Amino acid sequence: MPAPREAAIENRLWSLDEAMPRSELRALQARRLRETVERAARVPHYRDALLKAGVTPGDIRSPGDVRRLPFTTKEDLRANYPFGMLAVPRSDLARVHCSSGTTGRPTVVGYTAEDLETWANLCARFLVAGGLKPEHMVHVAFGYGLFTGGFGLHYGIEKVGASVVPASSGNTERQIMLIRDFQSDALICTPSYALNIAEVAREGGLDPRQLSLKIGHFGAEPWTEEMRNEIEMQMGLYAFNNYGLSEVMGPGISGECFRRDGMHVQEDHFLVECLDPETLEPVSPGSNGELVITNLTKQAMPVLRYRTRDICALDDSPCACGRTGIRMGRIFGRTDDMLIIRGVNVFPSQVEEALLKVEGAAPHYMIEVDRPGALDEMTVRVEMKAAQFSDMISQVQALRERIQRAIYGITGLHANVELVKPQTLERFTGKARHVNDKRKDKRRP
Ligand code: DLL
Repeated sequence: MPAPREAAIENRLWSLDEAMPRSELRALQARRLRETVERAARVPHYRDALLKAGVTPGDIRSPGDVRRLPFTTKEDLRANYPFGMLAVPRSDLARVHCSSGTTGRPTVVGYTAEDLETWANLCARFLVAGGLKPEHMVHVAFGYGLFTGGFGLHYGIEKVGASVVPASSGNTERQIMLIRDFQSDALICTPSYALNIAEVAREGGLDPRQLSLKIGHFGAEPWTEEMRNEIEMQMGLYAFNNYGLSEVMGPGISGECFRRDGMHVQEDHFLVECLDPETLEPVSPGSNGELVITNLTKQAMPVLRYRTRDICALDDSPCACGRTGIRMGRIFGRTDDMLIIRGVNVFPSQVEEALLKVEGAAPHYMIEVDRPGALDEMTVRVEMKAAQFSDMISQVQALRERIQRAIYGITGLHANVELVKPQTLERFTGKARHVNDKRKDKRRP
């Protein structure tokens, strides 16, 4: 751990609702779930799906009744592009965002003015849980635009009363200049971009630990505990994890408190289930499964049982911070990111975890999967840290073997490891890409 600038993050609540007794929370969820089903029934897609499932709003008496509702997938949203999923007239919208993804039709998300107010409060909750104070200046390096990261966090920060530097993404040298000159206290971006900022600062002769940053709120992509340690070591700040997805709201679905032992789900606004992605039955408590989310308060475009494809585990044990919302663990991977290599399931996050355990490996890597003959092959290209970089064959060989052993230890697979010079792999300003599956191209006619 670095020597953080603040001895500890104070334990403060933005809203007392975060500490609502669970019995009260369950009753509120039941009422809000019934209201949500009433609203959703105004959408032709849900009217049909509810009819098919034989459920009416009056059948919803407890949060557990969510299991009677139909699922929603990204394909459903795409099929109703652009505004077919709205539960309000288009004229009631105050803003529109779209999900990330560069191919095909985007999935469109609508918000009423009330939804925007709720969203800002939900972001304020996790920002405060992770140490944000009204006197702070916050540098937002998420893209501003259709992506929910920039605007979502922006209004949350304003709610808290802190000042926002809406830097948006790109032009890293300029971002560093602004953080340095404005003496910003908090940084908001993807975890991979935080590392990018640290690296570019060092290249420019500035030790990122000398910046005034005290806290970082990172999210929008999977990252590991090893990556958190790396960011904290390089930047000298406390790093917090927060989660969300545009189809359900954007950032603000869950976030960490000062204990940083899982992200508290804002259960008064989102009903979460953790299901086996094959059987769609609940997994046993504490096991990994697909996160399925139902909106409880969204007006413009409520989604019922949205299949996020994100794999994580839920923890309902009490938290010392006093918040009563259950905690979700790190996103282990997405069902559509899972690689099947020689029949073994591998998530990119497992490779990241393995290589960041090895001294000398930098947190920049690319996994390439191919099938040159009959069998799959995984090649992991890893950058060496500048301090460890050496032209000596024996040292490079030893480092490569240590990484291979670490990957084998976690995934059970033999990977070809290619060590590359510092700063040769691509850097990202938004969500990082770590996988190139060449087998997919070969499958195409
Ligand atoms: O990434 C919303 C967001 C913005 C969250 C800023 C946090 C901060 P989408 O572009 O729709 O929305 O992408 C959602 O990103 O299904 C996860 O796979 C992934 N994701 C988001 N947060 C995390 C996280 C935003 N903390 C998709 N850890 C989700 C791991 C995350 N993956």
